[in-house]
This record gives sequence, structure tokens and C-alpha cells, in this order.
Amino acid sequence: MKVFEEFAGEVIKHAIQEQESSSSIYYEELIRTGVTVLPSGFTEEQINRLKDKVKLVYQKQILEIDQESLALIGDENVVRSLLEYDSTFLDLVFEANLINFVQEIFKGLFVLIYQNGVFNYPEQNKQELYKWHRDLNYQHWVASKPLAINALLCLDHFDEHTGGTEFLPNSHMFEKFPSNQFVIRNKTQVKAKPGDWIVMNSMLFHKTGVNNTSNPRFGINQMFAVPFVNQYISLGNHFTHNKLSKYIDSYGEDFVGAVLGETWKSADSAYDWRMNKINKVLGSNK
Ligand SMILES: O=C(O)CCC(=O)C(=O)O
Ligand SMILES: [Fe+2]
Repeated sequence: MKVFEEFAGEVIKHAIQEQESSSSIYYEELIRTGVTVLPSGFTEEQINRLKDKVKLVYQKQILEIDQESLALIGDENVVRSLLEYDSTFLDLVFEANLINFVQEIFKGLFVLIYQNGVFNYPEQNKQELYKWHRDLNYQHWVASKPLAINALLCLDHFDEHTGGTEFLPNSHMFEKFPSNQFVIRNKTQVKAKPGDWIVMNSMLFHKTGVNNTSNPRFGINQMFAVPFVNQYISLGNHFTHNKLSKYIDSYGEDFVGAVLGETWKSADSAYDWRMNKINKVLGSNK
């Protein structure tokens, strides 16, 4: 049947009255299955440069805190908060294809929760990421709309050889993790190329695949969420207006401030909270 449909170039239907009119196949895939692969606008050269920079940031980080100590908290081989160390990584946050897609998903405003480099080393499977998990850890409920999404920029090929991300389709729609038998029969591996974004609902169960090549596989994982999910590192603190000007020119100051979490910081007191709002109203009435 499948072969025939493909050959005919059309989808053959019976007694179907209603059909989704998909304006964006990426959006439809994300909503229905929990995951999609979206191309980015990065060139091969930019991707290679980003890969070098991820390695450099990790070198800096293991000088700050040694690998043994990182292992104590299960955080070795994760490059935490890349943009904090090198503002080039802001380009990933505001990459046009992705940011437009994230806007389409959330409709309203959203915040960058984190941006981490991930290494998948050959024959190494002790990290947390090799275990089935939700990126919104410890959450066991479902929501009718995405509350958080993860966008993983592939810096290498993601496939059955390199250990492409494995996921359980539609598992963001169920509170419980499925049976082992279900997992074994239904797990699916992402196929993506360098420069692609793997975008998934952060409640989708997934894990890093096993890398059978002799080279590490690199990616950069960003989480965006509705504003009531907390950043665990204040990302906006690290940039001067000057550093942000290129993104402000494209998207406006309010939007850039919101994405980096500046808009949602807790005020220190009721007085401060009120005064911030009053000053904002007075400013916009000028
Ligand atoms: O490396 C992968 O394939 C997935 C990474 C991941 O699950 C994560 O960063 O949370
Ligand atoms: Fe994950």
C-alpha cells in the first residue's frame, strides 16, 4: 500500500471528512509526534566553526572545575551554557528558521532556559543522556499545548552509526513511561545531517543513541519554554547592549530581552515590582 501511494504521489483516503490543512509540515509533525527535523540557515563552514568553539569552551570549563568533580554531579561531557563563554553562540538562539518556528509553536513570548553542548563518545554510555528521559526532568503529567521545546543543532550526522537521538513517538501525550516491551518495539531513531535542528516537545521521552563509529558526535541542545519555567542560570546577565545590537536590530529590544529571560526576573520587593511596571507604562507613554 505504502509503495503504491508513493508511486501515485497522492494519499488515498476513504470516508474522511476532516483533514488538517498543514501550512507547516514541521509544526504538524511536532504537534502530532512530538518531534521534527527542521533545516537551519547555517553553512557547513559555520557548523565546523561552532564545533571547534564547543570543544574550546569545554577546555575552559574543565580548567574551572576538573572532570572528576564534574563526574560527581554527572555533568562531564556536557558543555554548560555555551553562550556565557562565547557570544557567537547567541547566533543559535536567534537563528531565523528556528526562532520563527519557536514563535509559531508558543504563539506568545518564551524564554531560553539553557544552551548546552553535548558529546556522544563512541562506546561510552554512562551519561544520564543515554538513559530514557524527558528534558523537563521529573515531570509526569501532560499538557494540551507545548510548555517547553528542545532544539538540538546537529554538528555531525545523526543516524544509526553515530548514535542519533532515539525517541518514543507521541510519548509527550502520556503521563507514564511505557512498558519495556513497548519501548523496544516503538523506539525510533532520528536521522539528521549537520546543520539540522532536531526540535522536540520537552516532555517527549528520548535518549542518546549508541555511537558505533570511532569519532565523537557533537550537538548543541537549547531549551525554550513559556515564561513560568525558570532559567537555572541567568543568561541575560552576560551581555552588553552592544553585544546584542545585531539581534535587537532584527527582533527588537523587548523580544531579545524576553528570550534571554531579562523580562521575567523576580523583583526584590513589592515596591520594586510596582515601580518597574510604573516606569514601563510611563516610558511607553512618552
Ligand atoms: O545527544 C543526543 O542525542 C540527545 C541529547 C539529550 O538528550 C539532551 O541533551 O538532553
Ligand atoms: Fe535530552
